[in-house]
Amino acid sequence: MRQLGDYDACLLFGTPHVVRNGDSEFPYRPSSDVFYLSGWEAPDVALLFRPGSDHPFVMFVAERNPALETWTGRRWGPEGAKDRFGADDAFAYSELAERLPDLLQGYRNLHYRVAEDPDRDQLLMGAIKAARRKARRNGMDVPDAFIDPSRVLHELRLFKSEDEMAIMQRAADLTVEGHLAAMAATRPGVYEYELESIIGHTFRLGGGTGPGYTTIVGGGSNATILHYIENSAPLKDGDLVCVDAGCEYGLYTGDVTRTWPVNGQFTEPQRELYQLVLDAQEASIAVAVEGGSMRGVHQASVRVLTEGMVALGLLKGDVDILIADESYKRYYMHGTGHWLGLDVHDVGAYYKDGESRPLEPGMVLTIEPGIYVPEDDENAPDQYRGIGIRIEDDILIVAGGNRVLTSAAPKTISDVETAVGSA
Ligand SMILES: [Mn+2]
Repeated sequence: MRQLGDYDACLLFGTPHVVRNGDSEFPYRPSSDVFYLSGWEAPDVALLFRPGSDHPFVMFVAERNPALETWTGRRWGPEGAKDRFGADDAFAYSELAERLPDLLQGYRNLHYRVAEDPDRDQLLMGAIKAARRKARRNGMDVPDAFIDPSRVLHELRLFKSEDEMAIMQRAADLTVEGHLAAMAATRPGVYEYELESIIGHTFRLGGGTGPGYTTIVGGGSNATILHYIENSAPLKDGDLVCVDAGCEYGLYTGDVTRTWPVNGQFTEPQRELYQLVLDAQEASIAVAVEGGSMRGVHQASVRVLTEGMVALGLLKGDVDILIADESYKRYYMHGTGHWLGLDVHDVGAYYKDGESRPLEPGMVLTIEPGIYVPEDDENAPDQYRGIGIRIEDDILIVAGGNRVLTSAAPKTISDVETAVGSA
């Protein structure tokens, strides 16, 4: 509320339930914005912030209903919103349309995300109309400018508090445990989905909610498909398997990728590409420090990877030119990182004043270079075709440096070889 202007209010809605089929719903996952500001995890919720008022934090939540709660679960109700979630005022969600006109009076700007949900837009516009009618009699301000709340809120979410860092470290630790369990269980003939299931089991067993995004387990050339989630093939002797999985804990998620040999031993060509990706990742981690930038992090990986692609015969020509004309994108086509937090691709602006913004303490980002050689790439040396490798860790920026939250996951060639098949 300190970040809002003097005449600014803010209205946020929870995420609706999504029906899977009939009366069966997908598991509910709260809106990250609503959870961040209130800790509220149930659907049918709206938060209203009115700085300067006697009751600045107002919640609209589902009412208690003992008969319904027998079917669909316990509810806190408006009383619980006040007693346990710090609301200054709390009302039934069904009273939103009726109460908003009065609550919005006195404010000129409303931080509300327009054009996302037509029903909410309609409800709000009805409330504005009613507030205007009242304003003709009492002369009070009515919001006439609508600002995306992300401008203020997502900037706040980008910088993690000490409590958030502790939760993210737990998410990171469980993520590492999942990868270790999957490595240990890997041997030729095991199916991709078996590793997926071991990972999910480990996450839940540790008290996590489950994966923070759909787990990717790609054996062999399936690893060259970036978002491969079928996870249906058996792992073959002599192939690599690329696993991208992160545990959600306290609604914050980890995001780690490791690539390992199915039989526990890298072949020579696999080893060459793996070491190249690892070198690129280390180069990026070294510059992911206070004062660095996401662009700098990406450029560090691009340079190392492009030099390596030339050295290994994947590309031909001058490294600077191959970087400038983006030839490296043939084998490295994605960015090197993203913000991480409540969402796997977390919120927060990447640019400030047209420049890649400086990294600051409290930011958490992933660093995930890779190399992907299509199976049918006639230009690639034979021995590299069909190999996909990515290595990803979660990095917290601290004063003067960084902390790799996921450093306990094996990463060097010898550590990975030791971990594979050890179960
Ligand atoms: Mn990632």
